[in-house]
Amino acid sequence: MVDMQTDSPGSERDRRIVAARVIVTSPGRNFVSLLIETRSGISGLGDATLNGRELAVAAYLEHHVIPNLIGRDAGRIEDTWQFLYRGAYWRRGPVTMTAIAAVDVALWDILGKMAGLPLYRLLGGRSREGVLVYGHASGRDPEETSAEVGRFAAQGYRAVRAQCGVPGLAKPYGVTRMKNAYEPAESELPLETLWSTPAYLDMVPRLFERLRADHGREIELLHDAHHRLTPIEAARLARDLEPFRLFWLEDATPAENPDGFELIRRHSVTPLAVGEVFNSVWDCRALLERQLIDYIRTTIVHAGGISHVRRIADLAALHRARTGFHGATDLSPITLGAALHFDTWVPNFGIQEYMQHTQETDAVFPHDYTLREGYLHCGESPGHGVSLDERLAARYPYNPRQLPIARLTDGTMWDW
Ligand code: CS2
Ligand code: MG
Repeated sequence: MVDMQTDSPGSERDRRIVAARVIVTSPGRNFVSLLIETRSGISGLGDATLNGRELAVAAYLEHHVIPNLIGRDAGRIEDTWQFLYRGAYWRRGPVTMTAIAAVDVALWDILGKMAGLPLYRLLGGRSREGVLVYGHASGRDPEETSAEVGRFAAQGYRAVRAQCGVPGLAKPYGVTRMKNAYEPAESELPLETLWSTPAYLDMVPRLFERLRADHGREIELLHDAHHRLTPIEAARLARDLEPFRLFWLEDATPAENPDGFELIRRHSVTPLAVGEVFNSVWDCRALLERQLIDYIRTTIVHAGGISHVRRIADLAALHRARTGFHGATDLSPITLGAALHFDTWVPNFGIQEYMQHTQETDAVFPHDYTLREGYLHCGESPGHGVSLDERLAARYPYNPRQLPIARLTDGTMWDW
C-alpha cells in the first residue's frame, strides 16, 4: 500500500479535492476554464477551450467529470488521468480529451503550488533559456504580407508564419486585418467560404519567393496549408517551396490518412508539421513511427493535458521529430502558460506558435510569461503561472460562435 503521506507534497487530507467549477467567459472570444479546489485552500486552473464546441466540453466537465473529482486526492494526477480516460469507455475525441486536459493541467498546477515550484522544475528542469516562437503575418497580396513579415522581424521575431490572399477568393484561410491575433470563429453559424486550390498553388511559391527576396534567408518562414490539399497537390507545393527553405509546411493534407504523407515525402524535403487537431498519441503514432512528419503540433489543451502530451513528445523523440505546439488565440493563456513550462523542459523542442491574445483576454487571465526578442519565457511562479480574475470574467458572457466551413467553387464541401 503506497504511504499516502509521502506520495506527493502536502498531507493527503490537504490534497483532497473539495470543489471544482467550470468558468465560461468571452473577453473578445470564448474561453472555458476549470478551477479545482483542495482542502488546503490551494486551487488549480485548467483550460477547456475547444473553438466552436466550447459548451460541449463545459457540459462534459459539469455532468461527467466534476462529480467524479470531489473527494479524490489531487496528488494522484496519473490515476485521475487513467480514471477519466479508461473510465469514459467512449475513448478519445476532442471533447473528452479536452475535458481530461483541463483536469490534468489543473492538478499539475496544484502540485506545483503545493511544492512551491514552477511546472518546468517538476517536469525535469530547464533544457533551454527561452522558447523560440513564431508570429503570424498575413496580407491581401505578397507585398502586404511581406510588409507584415518585416513588422514582426522588426519586433525581434526570428520566425514568422506567412499567409496570403488568393486571387479570386474573398476569405482565404489565415488572412486577417487584426494585428497579431486571428479569430476565425466569427459567426453564430458557420460562415461559408470558397476555396480554389489551383489559384492557391500558383500564389504560394510566388509569396515565398517575394519573402526571401525582401527578408533574406536567415529568418525562419512557416506556412499553414490548413488541410486544404490532396496528397499529390501537397507534394507539388512542398516541392515548389524547396528553394525557399521553409521551417515547416503545416497541415499540407488532412492527416487522418498517414499514407498521404508518404507521397509528400517521396517528392520533397520541405519539413512537415501536423497535429493541432489530434487529441491522443494514437492519432500521432503512424506519422511519427514512419517518420512522415518533422514536427508534432498536438497541444496540451486538446490532447489530454501535460501527462499525455509528455508521452507524445517522447514518441516523437524516438523518431527524431520535435514539438511545435499549436498556440492560436483560441487556446487560452492557461494553455500557453502550461505549454511554455513544457517547452522549457522538453528535450526535443522545436518551436512554439504564439498568436498574442488581446488585452481584454490578458486582463481576465493574468500571467507571468514574457516575450523578449522572439523568445517567450515562462515565469518562476509555482504551478503554470496563470490565474483567472473571476469577477472580471463574469462581465463577458458566452457568445455563440462557430468556425467557418469551406466549399469548392462548384459547391463541393471541402476542408476548412
Ligand atoms: C491555425 C489555427 O494556428 C494555426 O495553425 O490552424 O488558427 C486554427 O485555424 C484555429 O485554431 C482553429 O480554431
Ligand atoms: Mg494550423
